[in-house]
Amino acid sequence: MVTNRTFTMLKPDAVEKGHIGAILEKITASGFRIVAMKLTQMTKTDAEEFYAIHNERPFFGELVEYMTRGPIVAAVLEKDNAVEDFRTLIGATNPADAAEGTIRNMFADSISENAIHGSDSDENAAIESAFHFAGRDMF
Ligand code: RTP
Ligand code: MG
Repeated sequence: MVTNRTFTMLKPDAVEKGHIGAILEKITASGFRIVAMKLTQMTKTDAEEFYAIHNERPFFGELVEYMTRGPIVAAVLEKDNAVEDFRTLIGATNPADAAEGTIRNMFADSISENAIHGSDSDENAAIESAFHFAGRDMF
């Protein structure tokens, strides 16, 4: 398994607010190489599967509604220690707790609409990348 890659989504709120360019600039300036990228929209079934780990949580319905309401930017990123370093770059789930200069600190409004996703393990990075991209679309 490739362990120097992570998977990200710029979530519908970030795309709606016109933050794609600024967020990608921050990601690449932080040393991540773009391995794969596309603008896409998740169906309800996609979002229910992608976030299946949260399906018992009280916010699950709201999360699926949010993640399917408009296009997202899905991308695979490469860097040494990618998963951990990317989680540091995006900041805490709740932007109110996200460190100064992190992507959620700069671009997110609330714990439920928090601008960006980052995989939480190498194993999930591989699963989530394969969910959105065929092998021939990763470079
Ligand atoms: P993500 O998976 O999207 O990178 O976010 P995360 O690891 O920081 O947070 P996680 O616990 O996996 O939650 C997934 C997403 O669900 C929404 N959420 N809403 N209303 C709430 O209390 C609540 N808690 C979580 C957020 O969009 C969060 O990123
Ligand atoms: Mg998560």
